[in-house]
Amino acid sequence: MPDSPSPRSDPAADRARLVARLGELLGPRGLLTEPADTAPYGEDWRRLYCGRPLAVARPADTAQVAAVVRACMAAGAGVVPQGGNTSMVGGAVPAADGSEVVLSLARLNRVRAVDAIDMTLTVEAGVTLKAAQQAAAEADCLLPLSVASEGTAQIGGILATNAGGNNTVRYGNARDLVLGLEVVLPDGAVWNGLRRLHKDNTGYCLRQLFVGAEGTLGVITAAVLKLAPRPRAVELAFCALPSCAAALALFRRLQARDPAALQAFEYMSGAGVELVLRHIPGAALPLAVPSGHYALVELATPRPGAALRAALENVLEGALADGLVTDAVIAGSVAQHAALWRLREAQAEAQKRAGANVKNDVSVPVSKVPELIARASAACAALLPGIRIVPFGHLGDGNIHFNLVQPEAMDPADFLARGDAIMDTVGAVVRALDGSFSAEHGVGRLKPHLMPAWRGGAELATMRRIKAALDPLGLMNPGKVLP
Ligand code: 2HG
Ligand code: ZN
Repeated sequence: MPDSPSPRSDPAADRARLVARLGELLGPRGLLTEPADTAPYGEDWRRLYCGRPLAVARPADTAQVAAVVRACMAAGAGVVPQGGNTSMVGGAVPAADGSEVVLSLARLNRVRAVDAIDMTLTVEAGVTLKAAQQAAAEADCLLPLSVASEGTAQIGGILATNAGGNNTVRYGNARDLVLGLEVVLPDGAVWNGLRRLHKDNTGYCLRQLFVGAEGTLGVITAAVLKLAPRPRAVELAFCALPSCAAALALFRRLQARDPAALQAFEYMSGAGVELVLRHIPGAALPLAVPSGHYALVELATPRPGAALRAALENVLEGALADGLVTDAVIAGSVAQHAALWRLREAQAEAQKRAGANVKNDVSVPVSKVPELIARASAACAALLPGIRIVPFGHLGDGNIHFNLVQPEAMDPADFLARGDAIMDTVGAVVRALDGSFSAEHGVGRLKPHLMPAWRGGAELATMRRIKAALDPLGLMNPGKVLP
């Protein structure tokens, strides 16, 4: 059957023809059509959306991805690229009307090359971030990107959303690690830009157009990522602090001491840590007395013989003496290192178990983080008494997850009905502090309506022109990013 437009008069017949065509292209292993099989691809991690895929295409290679995109375009069907489906903003869910094809990249899961001289890793989109980290480690290198969902999140989605995570303070976001990309464009053409060059000024930087576009301009199928030297020493401290301002002061001291060694600086509210202790089996507070504020500090260096431990102890002793830190523990074993990180990484899961959540993935200049937390906390408490205010996140790069959990006794649906009012309340503080309403999770399906107010005028108009030029039919991840 040719890839030609079919008559539009009977959508059901068009869809059936498309599904049959996809079956021919992909074979039985490559296409899911039974509702029981496709349902998990329709729902997001937060369970905010319940989409219904027309079918789930599971191509095995880039040529098959291109064929799927061509077939969908010819049939006028939307294509929703999906990796590990860990989006916090519904960025990979299809529409509820059964008209869109989910394009799973899970079977493109090969590590194509690791080069310890060029310090590059070439991986396909469906490789999980954790597997990519392991491939780098086997070559004695570091893939310096780490996010809480790294066991499930896949490289394609990580790049499509320009994920940030815990190491942005030192290595930047996903886009800072991309040297090359392979992309299937909306017309089905394959752009092979898998170059490994650090200098390559040859016109517009196309790869950066696709990073962060959330699958609305094309499908990332493979990437060349920049590696870093593997750290020889790592030290981790979990600190109790009297305030968020004290956390910022501690951050500045660590930066002043050795900025090249600071690999992560994460903030947690006392209320957020309490939720982890209550809802995550095995979690335990490593300090004698609970606090209202905590910081997790990781130092790492590839330099042999660097006295990291002594440097960390020295900074912490000074901070204790000056009242910036009230207590602290330094991980003494691999197991304790993992347990301390778990208190931070399990924040999202614990909040989910505690009830309905409203998330605000926001960023402000680093210096404004304490003001953000103080002002947004006061505003939310005034808006809804009993609301549980559980901010945490990447203080070192200014990205705070200003999350709210429903009051204990409230009906979850009633709380979620207040979601827009809560987001507007936090948003007003973020705007006053020159921040962004979307730091690292992206815009997805949750936030396009906010784009005109935050990115209107020439910025949004230019984005629309780019979208129209690359995807004139508007079928690449419909309903995401652009209002
Ligand atoms: C994290 O930093 C993730 O753990 C999830 O970005 C944040 O749950 C969230 O809002
Ligand atoms: Zn985060």
